[in-house]
Amino acid sequence: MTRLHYFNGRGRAETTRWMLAACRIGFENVPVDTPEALAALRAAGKLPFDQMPLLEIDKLNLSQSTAMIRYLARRGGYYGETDADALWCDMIAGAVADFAETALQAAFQPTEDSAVETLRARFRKFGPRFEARLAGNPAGFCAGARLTFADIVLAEALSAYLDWVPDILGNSPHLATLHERVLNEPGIARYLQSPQRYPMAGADYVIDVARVLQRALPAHFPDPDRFVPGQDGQEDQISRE
Ligand SMILES: N[C@@H](CCC(=O)N[C@@H](CS)C(=O)NCC(=O)O)C(=O)O
Repeated sequence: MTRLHYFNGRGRAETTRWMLAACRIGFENVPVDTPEALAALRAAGKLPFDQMPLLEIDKLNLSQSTAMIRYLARRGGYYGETDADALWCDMIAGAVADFAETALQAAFQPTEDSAVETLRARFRKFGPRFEARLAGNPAGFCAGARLTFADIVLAEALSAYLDWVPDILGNSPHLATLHERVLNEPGIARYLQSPQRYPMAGADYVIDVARVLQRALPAHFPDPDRFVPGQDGQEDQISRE
């Protein structure tokens, strides 16, 4: 059985879930919701960098979400048809990782307004570049004539932006079309309707992350050091996961 170990939420595991869905690989979300559960994974030697997510698949322990999506892309035929396509997939997926980081951090911002403003600014930087890339391909995909993992991670990131800023694709028709196409990919559509799809991250998720990692909460939370062992937690404050 394919098992994905992570916090109780989307976070850095979500691109892997979309790829598993596109590849029609059934999987179990294994919530790591206590410091002890994380310590047990580390002690078992399954986390080469001590970090989650962990994907157990094909008798392998995969670390690093970027490696997971590429492993699944190769397995599912989502890495383009030529070397040039594959190169574009990698370049776009790299840019998407930079773009998506802002959405990953949104729930950690002090206010909804500041999260939305940060997302709008990030979209102004990357959105037109992604839009131009799609506009330049008559097939409307990031690379080549078929869906690739670059399209899937881009659509996942756009979904996260849309959760916060529903009008963000108003002037980006090619991105809006790609987003719809990926959402309608049957495996992904089924996943998004399933109980395996976690809700958008809110304060509960931020608290969960701090509790499991035993780190300080962002400073705007009451008692931000509540999960920090001892009194020297200031240096450990998470502004990010
Ligand atoms: N580049 C890694 C980042 C992984 C990462 O930062 N994981 C966090 C949770 S979201 C973690 O395990 N932090 C604990 C640590 O770094 O010790 C990926 O995308 O998988």
